[in-house]
Amino acid sequence: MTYATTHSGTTPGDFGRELLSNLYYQRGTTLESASAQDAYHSLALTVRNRLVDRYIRTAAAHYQENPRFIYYLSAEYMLGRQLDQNLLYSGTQECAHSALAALGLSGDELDALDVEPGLGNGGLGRLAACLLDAMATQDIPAVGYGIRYDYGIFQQEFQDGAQVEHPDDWTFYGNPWEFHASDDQQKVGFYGHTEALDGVRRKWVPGEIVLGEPSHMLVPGYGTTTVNIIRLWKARASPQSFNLSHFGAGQYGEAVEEIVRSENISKVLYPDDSTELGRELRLKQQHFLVTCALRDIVRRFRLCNSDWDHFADKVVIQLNDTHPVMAIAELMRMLVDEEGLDWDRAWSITRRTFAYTCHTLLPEALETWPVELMRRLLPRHLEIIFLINHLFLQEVADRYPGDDAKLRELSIIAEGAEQRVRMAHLAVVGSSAVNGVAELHSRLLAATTLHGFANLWPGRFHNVTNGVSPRRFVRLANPRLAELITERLGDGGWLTDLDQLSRLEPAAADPEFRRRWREVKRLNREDLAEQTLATTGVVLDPDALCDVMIKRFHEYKRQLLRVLHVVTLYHRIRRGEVADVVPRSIVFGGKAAPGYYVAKRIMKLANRVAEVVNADPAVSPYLKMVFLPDYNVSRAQLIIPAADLSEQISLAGKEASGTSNMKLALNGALTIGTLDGANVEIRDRVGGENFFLFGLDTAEVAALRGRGYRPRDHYERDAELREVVDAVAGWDGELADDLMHRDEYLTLADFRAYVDCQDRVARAWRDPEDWTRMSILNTARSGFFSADRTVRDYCRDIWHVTPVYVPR
Ligand code: 26V
Repeated sequence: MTYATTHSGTTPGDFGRELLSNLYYQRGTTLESASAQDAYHSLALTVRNRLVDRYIRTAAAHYQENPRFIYYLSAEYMLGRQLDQNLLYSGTQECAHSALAALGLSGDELDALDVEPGLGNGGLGRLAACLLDAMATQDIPAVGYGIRYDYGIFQQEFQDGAQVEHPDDWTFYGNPWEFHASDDQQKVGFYGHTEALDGVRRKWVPGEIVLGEPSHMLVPGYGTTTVNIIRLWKARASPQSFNLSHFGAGQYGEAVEEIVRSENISKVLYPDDSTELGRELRLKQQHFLVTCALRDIVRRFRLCNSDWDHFADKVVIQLNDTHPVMAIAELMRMLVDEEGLDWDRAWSITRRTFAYTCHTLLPEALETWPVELMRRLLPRHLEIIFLINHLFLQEVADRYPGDDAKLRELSIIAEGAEQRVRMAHLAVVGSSAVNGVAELHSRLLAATTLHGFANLWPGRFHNVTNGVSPRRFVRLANPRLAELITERLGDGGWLTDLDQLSRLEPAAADPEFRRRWREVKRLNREDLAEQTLATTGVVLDPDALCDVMIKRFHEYKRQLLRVLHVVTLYHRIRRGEVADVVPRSIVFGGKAAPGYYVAKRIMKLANRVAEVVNADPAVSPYLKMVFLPDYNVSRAQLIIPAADLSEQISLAGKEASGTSNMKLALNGALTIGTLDGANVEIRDRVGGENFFLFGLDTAEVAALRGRGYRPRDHYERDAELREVVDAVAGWDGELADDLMHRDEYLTLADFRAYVDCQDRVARAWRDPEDWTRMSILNTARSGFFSADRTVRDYCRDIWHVTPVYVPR
């Protein structure tokens, strides 16, 4: 094996020469005539080159070891910007900085051209990125598979306070981080019919073939040699698809019709989060991803292996929610129809290969597909699913003789006016492990949503509490804090061993350390204030308590409750009741699904309230409110370091885990929250005295619903609430009306507890020394929430893999 070593010089001189060489040979230009894009692309290539050598070594080590691989299948990845990450992970930050200065280039200007690939909606996609980061950092052989959407998550703008969506053409100027591999293309079938072969084997004759073309991006580990990859698939039409005769006849639309139809499959990310649409194109996307990924996995398996009985020893396929669950049927189809394995052997291999992570408890987020749609689009897969279900229901019948209700409850096929395939059921039946994403969530899954399955196969159910990458969400997002921590702990080893943060605990008692900690927060709030002014024109006071709620807009997350509190404060200040009010900056960020009517109304209300608050000179000294448009990973990296208070106020039992709660606590924000998702575990770790708890717990929610919830009673009983709801009625009668008469998410029931708890927050803020102490303790005790720990849990309980160390 030979390695090129010409792209890893360690001096600024080397870096500068390589950059100029890339400018010359890759962009065909010189420093004098280079555009900003030329300079950015050359910089990116220079940095990328420094990871290629490590990637080649990783691939060689993996080839030699023939280890068990983790294949992570996900329809979404929110990778965040690559330039800052790859500079850090390649250890060239300083070298690049000096080299750019010497060449007269502005690092900040070029950094601003680095576009984040927004190939996901929210927490689920970002989790996938954090896990890939941690797997590489832990030297776990892994490949992430996904879709290379032409358009990522829409860009958000506000017009008259209402969300307006713009397309996200993230590769408009090209993507320097990507390697294309058009010779690894795969064929993906759709539609058609099936024909009998022997026994259970059948032949699928697709009516349409689309090509999947892969490209990959590097996923470097931090502080190790390993560089893994994420492989993304783009749909291509075969060259024959262009209709020359139509074109000749001047029918230009018809000439490209087939190309457009094929290539539409990877055109755009569905911007819906947690609501089922059941669109044919979405099912096509899922099947496309799954087919390309599985063929690639089999190709890789065959490089070093030949016996199918070893497949499940070498391959773990982790299903990120139900979106890639068709892989279970597709692997069965490949093994039985194409490879000629008998059904039982194929089923044993399949079941041992897959593991499934569930990310929700909301019934409307559990995907089901109409049987008739699947019959048309994927006729052979439907036959296989029916056979899987038939054999599974026999097992259920043996276990619960005569219990028809049990069969109906567990069946993969939901009966009703229209039959539907329940993807979560298929996932559980076809996997050897199922996990939830926080302790409470996993417990509720086994007790409610997947109760019947947990009884049937208790050993299959696990919890793996989510985690986040400390490299991205502390080191890259908050360099000042990272430096202060490193100063105290000795070196940067804590970034890959986050439990070491506990060694900060004594520093919470050190007045000088607290002063430095406050100084970092204050500078971060200044940065946020500067950006806020530039993007929205709103002036924030960098000394005010920075109170943030950043997440997708969803009724269950209760951004509306947050708004009700802001209106409460507004009224108090207007009345001159300011003795107990502390100056606050209320910061919101988050997108709503374009078709989610209520979420969009709440968003508009938030913007309206912000307008009223910010325009009132009597109120401004105490209260400012800003809704930062287009919340994404980059925006998160700006907001999180500045935050003092983290709003985690979902209705108990609704948020599977949450991950912004972890990012904020790690950066020293105190949480105000309900006992939901991972909040429970955050509170257990940081201590109840360093966490602002309020609200109904899951048992109380159930009891209240059982008694018959009457939101109006709260309105009538609480004068301050009445004033707030009346004010809301003036801005949006429909929302106020719903609060009074339905209030599905028990906003009014939790209002008083929330407002009182916010008063406790204000009192605590008035003692800066004690607040800082609590802030430091939040960071010191949040090491558990590293994605490295999450990956170690998956390795131990589900994947049973061990690291492969790659020599330097
Ligand atoms: C579901 C659906 C349903 C069909 C339409 C499109 C679509 C798109 C995404 C989803 C997934 C929703 C589940 C989800 O995002 N869960 C979030 O996962 C985070 C990581 O585990 C977790 O922290 C959040 O609490 C959870 O809401």
